[in-house]
Amino acid sequence: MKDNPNLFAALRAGFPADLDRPAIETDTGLVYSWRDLDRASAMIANLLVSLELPAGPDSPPVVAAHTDKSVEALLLYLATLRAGYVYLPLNNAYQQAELSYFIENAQPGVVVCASRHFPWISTLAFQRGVRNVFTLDDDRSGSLLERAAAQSDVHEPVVRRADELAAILYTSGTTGRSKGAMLSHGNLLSNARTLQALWGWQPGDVLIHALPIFHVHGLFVASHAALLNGSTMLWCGKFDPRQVLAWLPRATVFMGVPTLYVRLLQEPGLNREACRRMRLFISGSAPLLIETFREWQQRTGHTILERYGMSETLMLTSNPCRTAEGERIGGTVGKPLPDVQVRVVGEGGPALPVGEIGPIEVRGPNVFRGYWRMPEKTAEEFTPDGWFRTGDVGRFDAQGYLSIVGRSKDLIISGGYNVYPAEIEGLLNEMPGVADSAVIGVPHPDFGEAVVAVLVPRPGAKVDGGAIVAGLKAAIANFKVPKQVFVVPELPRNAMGKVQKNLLRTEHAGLFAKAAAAGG
Ligand code: MCA
Ligand code: AMP
Repeated sequence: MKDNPNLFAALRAGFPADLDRPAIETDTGLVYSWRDLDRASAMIANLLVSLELPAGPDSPPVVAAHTDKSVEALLLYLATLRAGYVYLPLNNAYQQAELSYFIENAQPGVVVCASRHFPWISTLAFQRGVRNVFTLDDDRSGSLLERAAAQSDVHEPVVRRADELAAILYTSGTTGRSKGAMLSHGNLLSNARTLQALWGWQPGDVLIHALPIFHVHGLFVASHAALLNGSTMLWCGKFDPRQVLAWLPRATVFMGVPTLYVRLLQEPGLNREACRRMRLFISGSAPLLIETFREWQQRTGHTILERYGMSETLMLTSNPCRTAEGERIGGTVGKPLPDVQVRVVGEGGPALPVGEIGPIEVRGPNVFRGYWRMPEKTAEEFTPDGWFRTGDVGRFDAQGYLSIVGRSKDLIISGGYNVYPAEIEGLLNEMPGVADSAVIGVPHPDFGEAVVAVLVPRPGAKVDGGAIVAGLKAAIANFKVPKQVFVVPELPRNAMGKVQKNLLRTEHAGLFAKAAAAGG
């Protein structure tokens, strides 16, 4: 197992010698030992292998998971790695339209879903040629575990090369459909090891795991760190600020999107005493407001470490962990990770001098292998000299800290979830009575940004914002649905006919600030 570049082999090597120690404690009172993780992931891996799934033309079989957060869902991920298959995690808020695309595009050999979704997901999957659909619920029930129970609890991780595919993460594009970012065992392991060293993981660390496990932040950054370090995780099935507060005195590390910090600050019990054992608070996935950064310092005595990443590149930059390496500067995302190169470029590609603003590009062992079965899209996103274009815009300061000042991609990040306006506009424009639409993000006190739609009705048509919202809620994940809809006679356009979203953003900038001030 020692020379096997399979990510699972490295994670398994991080388990402590005493396998009976607690690995995960849940908010429902369950305790899983390291031995439990090892045995249960072996049983699920053996089940996956027993299915004799055919490999695809260009990858091992894919296992798609649309499950609620549970330790068993994490075990399914570990089992997939262990079997040498490819894990495809899906946000469990996704509905029919979203899921049918992912299944059609990724062609998984196995789909695992919550039993309440089995009727529609199994129909959809079977129609698209998937032969194995299992259920998995967050109370340890479902056909996946029933079938795995009959399997051996011994399994040698399948040998994989570092450049072989370990996971696919779908990320939306500014135009067209979502693209599956292909991450290799080597991408994931190099990033996990770099962060383990940089963030000073040490014996005795205890992580509060409060994020969903279908994105990079919760599944890779948080879980890999704890597993690789043999650290106990305190596991929230769903983020609950009171539960996190109750656990803080036992914990040393916490990771969250900014919304989690905003919500924790609303808890009167959040103070220095509650954080007395804490070593590190990490924020990412969306910009952390400087007010949140400062308020956190005042209330807890801790300075949040902000870092920056993407599905395609995993983590790129981080503020320093140790004081000797520098200060954590609010409003910046820190310096490039030791093995990652990041540059801010100007027109035509040359790196810009300190202080100048331009697109951010990246190169390194963390950068993905390309988009699943979309070679042209992959080629578009890389420069001729091999740098990946992040779509974010930023500048470096004289100390080498990067600040993200905007995005060249039309993207809204709401509570850490990405929403691509083009997708929502496409759906709105097909709704009865709608002639045109613009979807924008505006400041929101809880979610950072909130989705807002501005619609133009067809001549003579009456458009009801409430009905539009209800229609969208039935079709797509709830977090993408506009929190407010405006109906206007026309959209502001420039001389080229392009919608001037900046004007709409300015017009509606105070929408939720006002609601918050009025207690709404
Ligand atoms: C829930 N709702 C949302 C969001 N979440 N609306 C907009 N944005 C959201 N993020 C909707 C619900 O559907 C519900 O709608 C209403 O808002 C209120 O729900 P609430 O109970 O407050 O929500 P919640 O269940 O508490 O969820 C909020 C949350 C969650 C805990 C902040 O969104 C979350 O876990 N976010 C983290 C996402 C994350 O892990 N991102 C990392 C991506 P209704 O009232 O209509 O029913 S990885 C990444 O970006 C990169 C690589 C990186 O750098 O890490
Ligand atoms: P995703 O495609 O879901 O992986 O989201 C990646 C995007 O999240 C990045 O391209 C950034 O726009 C954004 N992001 C991640 N971390 C940060 C951060 N610390 N500050 C600002 N934006 C961030």
